[in-house]
Amino acid sequence: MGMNFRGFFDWFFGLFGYRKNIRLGIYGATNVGKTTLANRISLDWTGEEIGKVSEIPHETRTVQKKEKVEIKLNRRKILINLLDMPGLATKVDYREFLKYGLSKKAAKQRAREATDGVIEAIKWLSNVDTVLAVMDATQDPLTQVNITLLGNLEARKIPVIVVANKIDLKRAKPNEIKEAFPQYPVVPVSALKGRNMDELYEAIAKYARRAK
Ligand SMILES: Nc1nc2c(ncn2[C@@H]2O[C@H](COP(=O)(O)OP(=O)(O)OP(=O)(O)O)[C@@H](O)[C@H]2O)c(=O)[nH]1
Ligand SMILES: [Mg+2]
Repeated sequence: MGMNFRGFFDWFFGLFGYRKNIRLGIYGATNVGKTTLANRISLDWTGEEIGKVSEIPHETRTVQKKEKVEIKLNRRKILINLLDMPGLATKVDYREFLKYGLSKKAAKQRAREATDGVIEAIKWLSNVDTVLAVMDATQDPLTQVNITLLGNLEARKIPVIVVANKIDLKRAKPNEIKEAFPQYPVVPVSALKGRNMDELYEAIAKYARRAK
C-alpha cells in the first residue's frame, strides 16, 4: 500500500536479513561522546577508529564517515555508513575556548569552524536514514539542542534511537533521559568503557531503517 520501489526492495531483502547501507547519523550536543561512540562501533566491527576525541567542545567540525560497517546479530546482517556529526550548539563563543588554553587566534578559528560544523550537521539531516541521538546522562536532557533535534527528526520521519551515554560515571541518570523522552527507545551505554553496546546493536537492528 503506497509502497514505492525502494520500499518494496527494502522489504523484500529485509526478509532475507539484508539491508542496504543504512546511513546512521550520530547527532547530539558537543562533548556528549559522539565520536567516542562512533569509534567504539567502528572498532567493534571493523577494528578501525574514525575520529579524534577531546574534552574541548567542537572537536569534530566536519562530518566523519566510516562506510560499510557490517553489524551481525543472530542471523541478521546490517550494513551501515557511520556518520559522526559535529556537535550541535545554540551558541558558539570563541571565549569558551580560551579556558582550554587556546590562543585568541586559534579560539576564533575554532569558533568559525564550529559554526560551520553545526550548519553542516543540520544540512546532513536530509542525507541520513536513522539517527543515534546521543546525550550525556550526567546532564539535564531537556535542552534546546535535544528538543530541537528530536522535533526536527520527528518532522522528517527519521527513526531515532536515544543513546544515554557516560553511564560509567556515578552521577549519570539515564532514567531521567527515559522520563524526558518516553516516546523513543533509550539505550544507556558507556561508549568509553564499551558498556551495554550489545543492547545498542540490538536496538540498531530493530529500529534502523531508511527514512521515509
Ligand atoms: N566517562 C565517560 N566519558 C566519556 C564517554 N564518552 C565520551 N567521553 C568523554 O567525553 C569527552 C568528549 O568526547 P567526544 O567523543 O569527543 O565527544 P563529541 O560528542 O564527539 O564532541 P564534539 O565532537 O566536540 O561535538 C571526552 O573527554 C571523552 O573521553 C563515556 O562513556 N564515559
Ligand atoms: Mg566529536
